[in-house]
Amino acid sequence: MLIKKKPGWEIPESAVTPELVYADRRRFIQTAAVGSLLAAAPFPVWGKENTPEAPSAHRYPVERNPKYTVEREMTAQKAAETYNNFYEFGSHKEISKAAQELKIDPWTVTIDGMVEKPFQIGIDELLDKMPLEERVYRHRCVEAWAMTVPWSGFPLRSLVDLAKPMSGAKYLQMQTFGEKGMAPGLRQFWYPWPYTEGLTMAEARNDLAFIATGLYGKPIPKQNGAPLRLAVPWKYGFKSLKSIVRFTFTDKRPVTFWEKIGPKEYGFWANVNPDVKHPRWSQATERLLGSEERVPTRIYNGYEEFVADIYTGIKGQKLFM
Ligand SMILES: Nc1nc2c(c(=O)[nH]1)N[C@H]1C(S)=C(S)[C@@H](COP(=O)(O)O)O[C@H]1N2
Ligand SMILES: [Mo]
Repeated sequence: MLIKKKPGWEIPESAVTPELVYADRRRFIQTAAVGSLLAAAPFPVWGKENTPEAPSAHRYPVERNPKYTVEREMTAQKAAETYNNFYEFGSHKEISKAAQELKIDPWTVTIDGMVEKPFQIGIDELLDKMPLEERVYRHRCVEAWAMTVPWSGFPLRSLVDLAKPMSGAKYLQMQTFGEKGMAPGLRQFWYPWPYTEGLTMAEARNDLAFIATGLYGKPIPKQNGAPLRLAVPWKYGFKSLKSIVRFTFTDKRPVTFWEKIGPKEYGFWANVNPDVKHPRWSQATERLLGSEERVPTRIYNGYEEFVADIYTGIKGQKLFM
């Protein structure tokens, strides 16, 4: 593993990784030291080129939708593609090489739960049916770093329409791949795999909710969540799950990956708000990836006009954690 000295602005990994996980990991390491567990579970294979597989390459670039541009400067491509959060490949930010082991061809997406008729669809067939466009979005991680990138992809609403949910469906639950052999982190049994996230139907149908399949005018790199990941830019980054294999419509609120790990720190709603601090750090400002600059964080990450309506009727819930 690459151990890099962390600059002063960066929140130490020990501060952002929930205590619970730390405690469990220590217990695991102690056990492993006694037995030979570590030898039985070989850890990641590094290497391989940082290049996406080709099947969907001919689709990009796609036309930019001018409704979704922000006044911030675009993040350098290299920064966005080499500083990543993807626990399936490691609980640190330098996973881009390890993620090249992810097999994305073929890739099948399951659509099930409260829908007219559950079905499976290959990524290429899905892309044929979806209206692809480019959108420049901000991204704000709960750890207080941020980026501004051009995603290519399609509105989540188009996928919801394709799925034909029943009127009783209240939530959309989404899952990342979870087969142990697909990524080394999945063998770290103390995490509640597979990575699960969820939105209300109103959120899933909001104009801003986007499925990204491309980045910087080409297929989305594996480390950023190939071949399809969510982008809900008014929420903290952990809501935007990567490498999705399943969309399930349900009337029960899903319990998400981070909510299971640290329910006091990571909630279901996770809307960005500079005035509501994380229990262990302030959310007032954010560091721009690829630079040393810190800027003020904005309510709903600057997307209030798009999403504030969703929450006006919701009382007594922690909308900002
Ligand atoms: N499956 C999965 N999705 C994930 C994560 C993860 O660990 N696993 N990390 C989340 C977090 S915390 C952030 S900030 C973003 C990071 O996306 P990026 O690497 O493209 O910047 O991915 C989100 N999606
Ligand atoms: Mo994050």
